[in-house]
Amino acid sequence: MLQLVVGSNNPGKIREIRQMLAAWDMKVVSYSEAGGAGDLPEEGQTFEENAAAKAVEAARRTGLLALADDSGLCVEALGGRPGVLSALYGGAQADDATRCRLLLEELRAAATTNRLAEFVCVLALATPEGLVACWAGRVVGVIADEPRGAGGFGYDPIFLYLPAGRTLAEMPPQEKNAVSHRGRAVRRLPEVLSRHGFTP
Ligand code: ITT
Repeated sequence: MLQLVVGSNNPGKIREIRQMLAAWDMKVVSYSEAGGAGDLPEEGQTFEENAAAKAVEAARRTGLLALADDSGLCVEALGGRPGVLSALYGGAQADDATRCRLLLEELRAAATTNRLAEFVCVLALATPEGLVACWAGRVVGVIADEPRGAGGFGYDPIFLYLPAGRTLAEMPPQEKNAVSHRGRAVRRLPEVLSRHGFTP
């Protein structure tokens, strides 16, 4: 059976990727389960550079086929920030709730009516020999006035998905996965695998 390591230390991402790949005939293991330790490199300027670096390093360190996810929230009125730096917004010590609150405050201070935002997820696939593929998934929404909902992780409570009239944190996991940036990217994985000769 095809074995795939998820090169991430973010429990929210790992949970969602596992849920989405559960229907496929492959063994999905987390980076720590595969014996991977320590942070994966994230020094790039783009989602693509970071996803590729994390996948290549996770594959090299574990000796397995690896999938990595670099993602973030891009707010139009903030020039696309926090973007690639979403995990660091508010400083390394800030938790998800603090990051959401700081972002709402920054948007309020910007005194704009433009609350458009986009979640981006770039996935990269690598073997211990190097990068195989890199591709993206996106979802458009608006920043809510207040955090709402307890599901998901990260910025989900402030990301309003307009067709549902709810934030991603108010949507059950299957509903979030059906429309999310990560869901859109993960659903392309089987096709990417088979295009490169890996049979899921
Ligand atoms: P790994 O690099 O170990 O995978 P990370 O948390 O550092 O974990 P990123 O650098 O890709 O990962 O940062 C992505 C951040 O963007 C993440 O910490 C969240 O704050 C946010 N984010 C990404 N996907 C999200 C989602 O589906 N819902 C809410 N927030 C999300």
